[in-house]
Order: sequence, then C-alpha cells, then structure tokens
Amino acid sequence: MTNSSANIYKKRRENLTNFLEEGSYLIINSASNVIRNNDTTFPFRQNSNFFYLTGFNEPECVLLLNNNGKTTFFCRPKNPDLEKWDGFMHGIEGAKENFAFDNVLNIEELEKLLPEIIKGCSTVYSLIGKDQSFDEKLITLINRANSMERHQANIDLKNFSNIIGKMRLTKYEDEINLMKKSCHIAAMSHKEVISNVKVGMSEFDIESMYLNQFRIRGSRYPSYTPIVAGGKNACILHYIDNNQSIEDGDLVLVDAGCEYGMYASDITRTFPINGKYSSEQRAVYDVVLEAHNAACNAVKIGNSCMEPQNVSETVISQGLKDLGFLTQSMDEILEKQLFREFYYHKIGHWLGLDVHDDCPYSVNGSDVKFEENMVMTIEPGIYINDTAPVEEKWKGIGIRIENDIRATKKGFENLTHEVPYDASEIESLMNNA
Ligand SMILES: [Mn+2]
Repeated sequence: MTNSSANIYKKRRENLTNFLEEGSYLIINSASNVIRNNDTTFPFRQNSNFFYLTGFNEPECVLLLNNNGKTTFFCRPKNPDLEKWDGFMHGIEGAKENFAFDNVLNIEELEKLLPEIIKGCSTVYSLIGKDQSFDEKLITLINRANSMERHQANIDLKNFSNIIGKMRLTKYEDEINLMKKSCHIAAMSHKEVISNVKVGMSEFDIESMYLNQFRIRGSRYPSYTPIVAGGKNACILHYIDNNQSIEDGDLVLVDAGCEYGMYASDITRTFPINGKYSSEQRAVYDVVLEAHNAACNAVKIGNSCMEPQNVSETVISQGLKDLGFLTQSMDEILEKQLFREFYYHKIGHWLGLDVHDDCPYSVNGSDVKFEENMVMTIEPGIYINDTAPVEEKWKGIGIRIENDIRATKKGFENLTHEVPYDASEIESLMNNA
C-alpha cells in the first residue's frame, strides 16, 4: 500500500474522533476466515467498517483508536511457514511502516495488553452485536481493566454502529471513484449479456455469462449472489436457485452487481428472452419505469430519504389502477397500502462497501435527508403472483428496474446508466447485436 492510501484511512480515523468522548477508545475487530465445509474456507472478505478505518485486508486484527486519534493496532506477526500456505502477511513491521498506525502489537498479546491500555478510560465504543464472540471477549477484557483501577468509575461500553453508519452515508471522493468503477463494470456486463441472450438459454447459462463478464472486466466477486429468474420465478424476491429453463415468451429478471475495490454495485434489468416484450409485459414494465424515473427525481439534496419510497408508491398505485388490478380510490389504495399485493418490497437501500450499506435511514427519530455523495439504489417492481386477483394473462409477470443513484449538487446521477432500462432500448439492444 502506498503512503497516500494509508493517509486516506488515517484521515477517516481522525474525522471519526470528533464523535468520540474525551478519554474514550474505539475498539473494532477484523473479519475472520469463515469455514464453508469441513476445512475449506470461503474467500476472505474484510469487515466493511474495519476496512473503512484501516484499509487492512487480513483476518485476526484489532484496531484501538483513542479520542486524540492515536491508534494501537494488533495483527498477526509475520510467519514465513504460514506464508508458504496462505500467502503474504504484512506482519507487525509491515503494518507499522505502511498503514500509518502509531503503535503495532502482536495479536497474540491482545488479552494481556488491551486491559493495560484501556484501564482508567471513561468509555469504550464497539460495534456491539455484530460478532458475538468478540463482544464476549471485549466484555471480559473491560472487566479486567476495571479490576485494575478499582478506585475509578467502571468503563462504559457504548455501541458505535450508528456513528460509523452515519459517517459511511456520505461517500468521500475516492469512494465515489471506486463506486463508479464498480457500477461501470456491472453495467457493461449487463449490457453485454443482454445483447447476447437467446431463446433456449437457461437461468444457469445466463448466470454464468454474468459471472464471466464481471471477472473479465476486473471484478472477481459479485457483491451478492445474483438473482437470475425466468418467468414467474421473478416474483420470488430472493430467488437464487438460478437453475430452471426459460420458456420462449418469458421475461428474465436479473439482479446482479459486482464488487470492485471493496465497493458494491447493484443492478436489476428485466428483459424478454426472445427480444420482444408482450403487450402485457410492456404495460407493466412502463408503470415500473415511470415509478423508477419519478423516484430518481426524488433523490435530491435536502429531500427525506423516504421521499423516493413515497413517490414510487403513488406512481405504482396509479399504474395498478390504470391496469385494472386495483379498483379502489387512490386515497384508499395508499392508506391501506393495497399496492403491496404487487409491490412488496421497499424502493431501495444505501449502497457502498456493503450492498445493503450499513447506514441509518433515520437519526434520532427524523428521516435522513439526502446530502451530496449519498448513494441509494432505486428499484421499484411489480410482481403478479398466481394468487393475484387479476386475469390469467397477467400472472407470472415480475418486473424490477434497479439503478444506483448518487445525490449531486445538480440533482442526481445514475451511476449505472450505461445499460439501457427503457423497454424499447432494451429491445433494440437485443435485436441489433
Ligand atoms: Mn438492490
């Protein structure tokens, strides 16, 4: 790691000390290797909050940050034998030289040294509830520190997740650049796959094409398990079996994004396997598109982050009325949330290091208001299940359109605009390949 990127993380830690009480410590641990089965592990993925504050990409580390911005970092010592099996480790010297920590210690000494460091402090902030075994270890070590300073007040343990969540809401310039790249790779992958799908391909075939596109464009992993849903499988929101054949005349809903530089993209497109929407599919599609466009316009500095939700409910309700699916008055549809029969998820979520970025939607009881460089997905959908009270010809249609939207000074920027989402544009993409 270069010094300049170490400084990015150092600056974040310094900014964060503004939220720490006098005489306090923030303590946060890295992710661990996770067993998949027997003795094989999933690929290591660093804890997003830990990465946000350190840029350090190894397991078995703990960061201590005091309110003056001084850092003590615990990590694994360099081990040439282990490196022969698992690859490069920074080690204690490497962490000290390359990551701008003030002090670096051996993780094996955490239990001995941590109580010494924090004894007599007022407060320990930690991400309580994210990792139960670390929570338990930390409580034990805080108790040990308390027993060393019997004439002082006990240390308060406070949850830090809302503070760091609020910080992560507004992305720094370097984060926006990585997000743009992640969105670009995902968008170009969607575009390439959609222009190449053909009748006869299965969900599995199409999933493989996406994963290949992500990889050849520089992203090793999707940011979540892709959803590749043919026909009525689209009505199952978290469908990830992706193993069914697709009939001529079916729609395919693909919700797939990639991870680049630790940042997630998240895109959904719904296209006809044969390159042409039926009139029913098109009618529903255009309602979802209208809701999508209206919701994007509501991503505006100063607006409540719930505004896109409200706007999408109104547009979809009107559309469901126009299609004849709902017959009640608009007031009744909205008040009783009757649209939820067809639109049964929320408009979107914060996006960043996590695909569902771990950031708040309300703070102290008030909705978060959009600020520049907040990024939210906008993803309205309409799903017509077998049990829906509509004519047979509509059943099994499931449509969602999802883009990644950044709040800007001028309004909003669609970071995933490179893959078309207008129905006619999708048809020309599929037929002019
Ligand atoms: Mn999403």
